[in-house]
Amino acid sequence: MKIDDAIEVVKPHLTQKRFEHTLRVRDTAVKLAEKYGESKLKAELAAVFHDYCKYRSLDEMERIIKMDPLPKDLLKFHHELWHGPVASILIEKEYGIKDNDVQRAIYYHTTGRANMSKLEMIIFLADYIEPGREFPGLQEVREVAETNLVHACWMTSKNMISFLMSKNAIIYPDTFYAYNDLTIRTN
Ligand code: DGI
Ligand code: FE
Ligand code: FE
Ligand code: FE
Repeated sequence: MKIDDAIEVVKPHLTQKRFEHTLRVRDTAVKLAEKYGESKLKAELAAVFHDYCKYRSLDEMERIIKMDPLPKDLLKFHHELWHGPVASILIEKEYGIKDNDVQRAIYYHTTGRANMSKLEMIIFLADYIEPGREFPGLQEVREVAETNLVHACWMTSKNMISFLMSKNAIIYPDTFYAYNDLTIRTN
């Protein structure tokens, strides 16, 4: 699918704010892809679709998780964790986008996982550092993202877990697996 068509497809599914976030994730992901030698086209496509299912009804997402080869344990965790896995399935069903690299980058953009590919790290990081975001410690991550992709992802993962723990949130195993793996890869 051409990227301009992808943007048109995604737009009606998102709020204006979320759509603008998506476009900034796209720009950020393209820059990271160029810097770190990843396919710009794959980065763009994954970025444009990463939040495609953010506003699906919980019933619909639950049905897709139950029917498709997705881990059922997702249903025991916060529904914020569902939109990436569900989007990775629906883009293939609805638009025939069958590209494992792109689908995995969308799937894992919220939690990360152990052994993330370069493309997965680019989407995970771009979602966090896009210029519309403001969290404590974000400026430092943006600086590291200029020179060290793995280290910037590790910082993202660490910040995310600290934030979730400060809220007493229940943390999905892949979120921890990402942190452990990135710690080994970067320290
Ligand atoms: O969709 P976005 O808002 O652009 O960002 P996202 O998909 O990266 O994250 C969505 C939310 O999910 C965000 O508030 C952080 C949260 N999150 C990430 N990992 C976990 C998590 N929430 C819980 N409860 N557990 C996790 O492991
Ligand atoms: Fe998301
Ligand atoms: Fe994220
Ligand atoms: Fe996002």
